[in-house]
Amino acid sequence: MASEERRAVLEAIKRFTIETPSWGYGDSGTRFKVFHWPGAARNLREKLADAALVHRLTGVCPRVAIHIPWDKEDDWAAVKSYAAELGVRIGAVNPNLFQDEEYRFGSLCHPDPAVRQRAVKHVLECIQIAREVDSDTISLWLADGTNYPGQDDLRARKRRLEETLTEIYAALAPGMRLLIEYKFFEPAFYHTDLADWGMAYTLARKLGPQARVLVDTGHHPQGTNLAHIVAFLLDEDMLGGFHFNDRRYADDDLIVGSQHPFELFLVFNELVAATTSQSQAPRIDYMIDQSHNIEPKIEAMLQSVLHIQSAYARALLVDRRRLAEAQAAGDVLGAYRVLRDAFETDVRPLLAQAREEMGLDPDPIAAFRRSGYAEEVARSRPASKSGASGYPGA
Ligand code: RM4
Ligand code: MN
Ligand code: MN
Repeated sequence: MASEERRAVLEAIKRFTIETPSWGYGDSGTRFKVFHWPGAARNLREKLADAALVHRLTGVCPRVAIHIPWDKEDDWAAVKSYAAELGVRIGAVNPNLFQDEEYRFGSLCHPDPAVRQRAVKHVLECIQIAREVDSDTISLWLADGTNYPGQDDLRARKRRLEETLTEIYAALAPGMRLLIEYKFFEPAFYHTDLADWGMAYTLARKLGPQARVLVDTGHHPQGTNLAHIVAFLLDEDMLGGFHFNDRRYADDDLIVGSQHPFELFLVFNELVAATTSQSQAPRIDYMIDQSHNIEPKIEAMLQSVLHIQSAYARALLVDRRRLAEAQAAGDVLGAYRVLRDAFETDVRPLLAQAREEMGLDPDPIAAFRRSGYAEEVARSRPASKSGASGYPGA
């Protein structure tokens, strides 16, 4: 690789930031069992402290996404300054529209207008929190759906959603973004009101320029071509962000890139291809959305960041001129090999150099293991309550 090319790749790697989720630092589990991890963060302050450590070690994770009410606090100005002291800030604010008793039949799509209003009010509260912590992003995932054919009128639910989202959109501060996240199943099993990217796209389009689609990499049926969805949304300038994680069967929320590294690379290949060919790159928020059930939380987050950086670095190495030539010549396997060459490149030396230039340890995981932080929090953070045992009847 020519030295200017290497320099450009190094600079791109250093600029590329990833948002980590507060909920990835706390205990979480399946419906069968929540295993306690010794030292797992128990509240927002501890989650911010762990996230700040991930940022110090990687240099590329300055923002932390929050979920309300999981992370609810009384004094948001204090949270904002505490985060700033730690060297991070609050990123996307995610409303929870799935935990109240009232939401049995949905939230923004519920047949009862009073429940819909309750859900709208909660999102407006999140917009207010975002203003107070200086965040410009509301990231909305809906658990709404039905379990049985005929349970509710699907078109009526769609219209209710349009109405409630319009009310929410009108309350966004200028410059604030509403990211709409879809998922094809769970917790509802017959239909989900925002099931796929086309539905999220349609609603975002109708709402206006502050609304964009969020792609959670674990929210598609088996075999869905993620890179194609990403390319399509990029070309329509409707992609607003990602929730990265990996999956094998359902919404497994495993470490991104741990199960399907080639797929992650292909997603980044589309991102790099689209953004380098545009004079003004669109704003895309790269966020992790994982739930670390049996693995150590902080190390899992570090591993995730490293996997994302590898996928991005490899995508930057794709020889786009050779690729275009092979495509134009109908050279099917020649084109495939251009991608394969980049994917098979060992980018660890490149990433290590980028970190050294940023004044960081070239190996963030080794640095973390040496730091003694895990042992220290295991001592200083006793489990707040006996670990939950999962859901009765699971
Ligand atoms: C959903 C979705 C959301 C996440 C919730 C808790 O499956 O991925 O982004 O915040 O779970
Ligand atoms: Mn998600
Ligand atoms: Mn999910």
